Amino acid sequence: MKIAIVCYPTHGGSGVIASELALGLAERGHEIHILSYATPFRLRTFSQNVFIHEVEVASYPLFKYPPYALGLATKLVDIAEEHKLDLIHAHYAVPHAASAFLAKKILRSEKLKIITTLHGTDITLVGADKSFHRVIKFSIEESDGVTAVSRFLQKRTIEEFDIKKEIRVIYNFMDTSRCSENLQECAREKYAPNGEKILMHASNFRPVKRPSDVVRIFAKVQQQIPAKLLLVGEGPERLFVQQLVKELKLSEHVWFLGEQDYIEHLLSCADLFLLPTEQESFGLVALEAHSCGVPVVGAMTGGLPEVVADGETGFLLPVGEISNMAEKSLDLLTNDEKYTAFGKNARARAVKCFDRDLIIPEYEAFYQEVLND
Ligand code: GMT
Repeated sequence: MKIAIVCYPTHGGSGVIASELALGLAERGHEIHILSYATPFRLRTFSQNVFIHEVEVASYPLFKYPPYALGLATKLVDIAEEHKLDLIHAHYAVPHAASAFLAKKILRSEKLKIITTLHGTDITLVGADKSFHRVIKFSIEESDGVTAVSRFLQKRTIEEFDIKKEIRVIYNFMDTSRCSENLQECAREKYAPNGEKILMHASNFRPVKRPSDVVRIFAKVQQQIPAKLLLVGEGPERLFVQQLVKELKLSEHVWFLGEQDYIEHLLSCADLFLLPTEQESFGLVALEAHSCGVPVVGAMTGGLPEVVADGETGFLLPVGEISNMAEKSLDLLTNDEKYTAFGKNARARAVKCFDRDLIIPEYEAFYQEVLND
């Protein structure tokens, strides 16, 4: 198949999934065209069958806001015509699905199909904003196929937008072999020189991720056992979190590592992953942690319970229950037998339910279904 994948290039999960899907499909012989405003970070090295098209938007003094959605639609028209595309796969509804619809209309093509994958904040945060609501509903209804990354997101989309058409759940995935093969060992002694336990959190440090809860949970754990915290990622809350770390006198125990392209290397030295997020349609980082055998303590929210099996691969508690999250973290970190069992369960769950070799064929089959329709 000849497929255009439209995505964001940043470190968020939707860009990672779109890039990994592109690589997986390309390995299976499909021709993949990536459209994004910059090269997605996982696609910076050459890969056979993957072609990158950066979308540029002309600037003009009249434009207060550069019309990216139109630039993207125009580029899609050009690429679809030149490469005789079979389908456009838009990751994240805003504005990608709307631009894909416009491109299809400009081409007046019934043959070119559009698939939209909903990732989470496009529905729960951006989608809930009244200014986008009608466009998102329309883009979903006009797509030839729609997928959501969890059952939670499927249900939430149907309710929020009153959608009557099928939304197929295709879970997020990862290459679980990356945690076991050729993994450059993380220098554990660098972060925890005296054998302290290592807790980790990775996110875009937006308020929805509640990164200050991470620090408060860690503070309680650290009062009971020697421990260090690794914080991965960048975002608007980072300065506030740094301030909190100082106020709680934790500076010598917390490492800020910034954005990382692959966190598997760091996960290999983590004992526990914290994800006390307010909203999470799936929680790709939780899957990455599980894939490396790391249990997760986090919030019982959104699609996270579909990834983390509560009481088997980690513990999920109501949003904001910092003390209980700290207690469950301590329970795992101080009980070797339980910890080992949870770690094994986590790895087994990632391999059995979310490996790329299971999920990418689901996308391929869905594409074929839509093309045959
Ligand atoms: O968390 C974000 O705001 C980024 C967003 C994205 O576009 O990457 O993440 C969403 O999509 C990921 C990939 O499908 C999911 O793993 C995240 O759970 C989801 N984030 C939220 O629902 C908050």
